[in-house]
Amino acid sequence: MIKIINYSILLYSVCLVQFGLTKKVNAFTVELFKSTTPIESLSDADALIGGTNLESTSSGSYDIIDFRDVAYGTPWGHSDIDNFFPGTTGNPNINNYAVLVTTTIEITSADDWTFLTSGDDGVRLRIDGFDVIKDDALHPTQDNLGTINLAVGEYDLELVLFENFGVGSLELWAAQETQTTYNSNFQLVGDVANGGIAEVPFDFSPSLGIVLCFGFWGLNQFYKNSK
Ligand SMILES: [Ca+2]
Ligand SMILES: [Ca+2]
Ligand SMILES: [Ca+2]
Repeated sequence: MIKIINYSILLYSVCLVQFGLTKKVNAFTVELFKSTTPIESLSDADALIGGTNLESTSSGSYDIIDFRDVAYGTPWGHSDIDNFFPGTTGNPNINNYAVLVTTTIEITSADDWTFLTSGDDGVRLRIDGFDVIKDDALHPTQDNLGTINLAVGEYDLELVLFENFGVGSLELWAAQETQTTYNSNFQLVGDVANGGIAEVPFDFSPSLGIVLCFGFWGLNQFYKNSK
């Protein structure tokens, strides 16, 4: 009997964690598209992502955006986490590729929000289809800032990077109110522990999770009572 009760509690706890508490982790989908031809602009990147001259793809899930494609010279940008892009390790220094980052962000304070990208080479940040940042140039790692007024709610976020040659790097930050340069107000988007904006990875609502959990619990009670 004790064994069955413990099993019920364990099942219920696992169920709640599965459907409720894991709602905001590893929510960025990051896809790398390697090209067979030079990539020098956002239009090249969009065509590549659409399948033109595509050599290979790789992807992964990440809780923050802080990447580079070389093993030397860290930090690139403002944070030294400096993950390698998905599918790459060591000192890959791959060239002529595009990176597509997608997620849904959750805004809990209505305000002007300034997003900051650190990129090598160009980048484009779209929120609900609006270009907040558009940098269509070849250059070393550089900051771009864009401010947008957001109400409380969830927004689709899309970030595109293209890399021609040399160092490739990418970071995504945000801060409340209008900011004109990188400063300590910025947090990596997704760095919830330090006050960063949260991503929303799953459509499971806590209420649906609770219904499912009590469903499992009820079935277990039925099984127990029928013995
Ligand atoms: Ca970095
Ligand atoms: Ca490179
Ligand atoms: Ca470069």
